[in-house]
Amino acid sequence: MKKILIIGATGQIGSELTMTLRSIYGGQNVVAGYIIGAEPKGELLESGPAEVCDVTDAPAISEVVKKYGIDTIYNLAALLSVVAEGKPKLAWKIGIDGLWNVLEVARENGCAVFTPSSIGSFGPSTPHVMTPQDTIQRPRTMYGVTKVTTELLSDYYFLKYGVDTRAVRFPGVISNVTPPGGGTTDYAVDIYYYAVRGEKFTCPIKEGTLMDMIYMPDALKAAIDIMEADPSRLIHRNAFNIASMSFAPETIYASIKKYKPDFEMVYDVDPLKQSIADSWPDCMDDSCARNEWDWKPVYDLDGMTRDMLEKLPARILK
Ligand code: AKB
Repeated sequence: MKKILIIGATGQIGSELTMTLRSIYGGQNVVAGYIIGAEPKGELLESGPAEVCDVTDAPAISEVVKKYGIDTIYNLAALLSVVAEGKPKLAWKIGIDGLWNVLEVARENGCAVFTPSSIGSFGPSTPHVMTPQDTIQRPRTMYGVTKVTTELLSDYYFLKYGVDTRAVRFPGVISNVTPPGGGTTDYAVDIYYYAVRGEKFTCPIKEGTLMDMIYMPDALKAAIDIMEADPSRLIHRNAFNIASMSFAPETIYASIKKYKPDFEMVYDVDPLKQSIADSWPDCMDDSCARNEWDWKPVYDLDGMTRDMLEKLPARILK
């Protein structure tokens, strides 16, 4: 039975990953690591152990790992792309100094580590259509710089010390439990909240801008499946392209309009978000993930829209 620590358990991905891992491995075997000010609540707090575990505090990580006999760490601590541009030093401190702490604790305690990369690890000179697994990665954002470094440092710890590091490059993750904070792809989450509240949505991303996106259940499946994969099949490790759907703002708008015909969207392009979006792939080639650990997403855009519009009202309309 695995003993798992999730660092960043109250964030967008962490809050749902913690609950899913608890349903698979048992509540007591999955520790929700959080920072002061982002405490777990409700079922996240009640369904298993929770510990303060700041990624920038190596002794605290070590203490939690030893206390619970942790063998797998999901390190989800990061500032997303837009926020990281405003706080580059903090983005590095959390993303890279924090990763160093996690990898050192993992090396000392024999833990496997998942630290996600992102479509943000690519840049303007990357081929944008069917972006290959192994290609040019010269991002111009601090988020991208930390994500490329994450991939390299994670590979280094595997090659040099045998730490079992594995990860995926997440597309924009769309979900209905915990909202994301400060990403370029957040518009594709926000649009559903506006549609459900019956409000007009102002899109900060230009018509025609394609980006890879994924629905949370598939993102969780990827994070769990890669850590369960047969290591003898893995040629790559940090980090796999995973594709699911790729769309522009007008396409997600049209998908929502099928179910909410009165929904309205206008554009007011945010230059920072747009420049980041323009530097990212239109769609990634995920054949390595498909070949090496049988990656296969379930949701397409319409399937996601139906599920979001079904689940979101109960969460946000009181
Ligand atoms: C962001 O937009 O910053 C993130 C990402 C794609 O990594 N959602």
